[in-house]
Amino acid sequence: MNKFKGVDYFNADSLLTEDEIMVRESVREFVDAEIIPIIELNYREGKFPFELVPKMAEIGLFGSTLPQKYGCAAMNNVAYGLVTQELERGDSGIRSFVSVQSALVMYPIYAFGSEEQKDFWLPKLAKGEKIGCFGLTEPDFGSNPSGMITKAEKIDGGYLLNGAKMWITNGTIADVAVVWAKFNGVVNGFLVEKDFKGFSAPETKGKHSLRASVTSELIFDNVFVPESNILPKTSGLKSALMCLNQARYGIAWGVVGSMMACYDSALNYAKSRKQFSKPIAAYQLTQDKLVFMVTEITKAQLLNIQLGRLKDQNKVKFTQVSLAKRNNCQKALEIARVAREILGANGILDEYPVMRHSANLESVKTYEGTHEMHTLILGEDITGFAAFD
Ligand code: TGC
Ligand code: FAD
Repeated sequence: MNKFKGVDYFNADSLLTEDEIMVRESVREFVDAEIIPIIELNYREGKFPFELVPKMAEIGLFGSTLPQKYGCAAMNNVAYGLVTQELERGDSGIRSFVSVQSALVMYPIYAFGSEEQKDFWLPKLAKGEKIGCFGLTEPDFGSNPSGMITKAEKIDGGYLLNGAKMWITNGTIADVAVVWAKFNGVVNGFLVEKDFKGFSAPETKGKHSLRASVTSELIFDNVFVPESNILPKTSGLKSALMCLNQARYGIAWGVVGSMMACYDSALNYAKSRKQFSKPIAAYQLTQDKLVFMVTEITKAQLLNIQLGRLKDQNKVKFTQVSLAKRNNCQKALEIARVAREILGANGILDEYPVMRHSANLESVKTYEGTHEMHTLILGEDITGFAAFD
């Protein structure tokens, strides 16, 4: 197989610093050496490759934008985006693991936790010694988390938690769950540890998408959560939504990795596959498809770099994150489907990565706010009218 050389039609690398390029190259090598060779088998068997966790920790991929005093890499947001891009070129499930650990577990502990919680959890999560998950979605409340019914009641020394969460990445393998529940009608964050009595996290089976990622239910049956495990600095649902911005940002970059993998596979195939008198790359209809792909990759790359620069300057609006997540997921899915067309029947085989990316992207387009939710978020921003209800 040809070594992946990147896709950079507009010299977007000239917009990156040497350090950012170095981070990308090292994660690219990691993906080529550690993920690509094993991922198809894990996907086929529906297994998360656990052995990658210490290796990813070793190269600083968990909580990588957080301060060094917690054992994190303190990289900027553009470098972090390049990390998720390269990981998702390997597989969306691996990028999901890193997104959840970093953006949805370490970030809320860092932003809303007590000093004791930060000192205890962040170094362990950075080293991959502990794994986390994030429970917001419920069986009956997905796009509209404000309706959640999981609730906490105050009792002596802490809280009693009752309810259920669904579709939770890493749930079954997590040591700690960041759980969002209503206390006196207001959404609060709680750290639920895996051995708390009354807490269980059965795995969701039968997925056709993200098969190399663990997805679970979280069940809380009178779970006692000590006072020391409430995240003290949360302020309602908005705090949970702030975590989503971090994860949506990583997804906007990540899916460019899927786009690149599909484009690269389709381009190589089209140049070598002959039908009638020529390679299929020599036919105008195939060229139209390849040009569509490289155009959308280029647009997404430039969008992401500007989004990252705004984020690094603390100037990014959550609606801008929505625009990037919405656009890039949609275009990634379109690219994966067009790549599959170019590969013909071979496109359905796991000898090539495109069908796996295509199936993964169905989830990626849905989680962290569906395409429609981001349309409504943007619609409200530009018109002033909320159209959710
Ligand atoms: P709404 O009244 O619109 O907002 C409440 C307050 O929050 C503010 N806000 C945000 N702030 C920061 N970041 C955001 N993204 C924000 N979105 C809204 C808003 O301005 C308001 O502030 P204030 O000061 O005026 O009070 O709240 P709502 O209940 O009507 O909800 C709106 C809606 C639909 C946008 C929101 O609920 C939503 O985003 N729904 C989508 C749900 C979602 O994305 N779930 C993701 C679950 S986690 C997941 O999928 C992980 S996948 C992990 C993996 O990678 O494997
Ligand atoms: P619904 O909200 O029921 O929506 C169904 C359809 O209706 C969608 O097309 C939606 O866009 C549309 N719709 C809803 N409301 C409107 C409206 N007002 N106007 C127009 N259309 C509308 N959640 C977590 O909390 N933590 C996780 O770690 C996590 N990981 C996930 C991993 C996977 C593999 C998947 C698939 C999901 C994960 N999720 C997680 C859940 C994810 O965030 C939700 O699936 C998502 O928010 C959508 O919720 P829903 O599936 O309940 O769909």
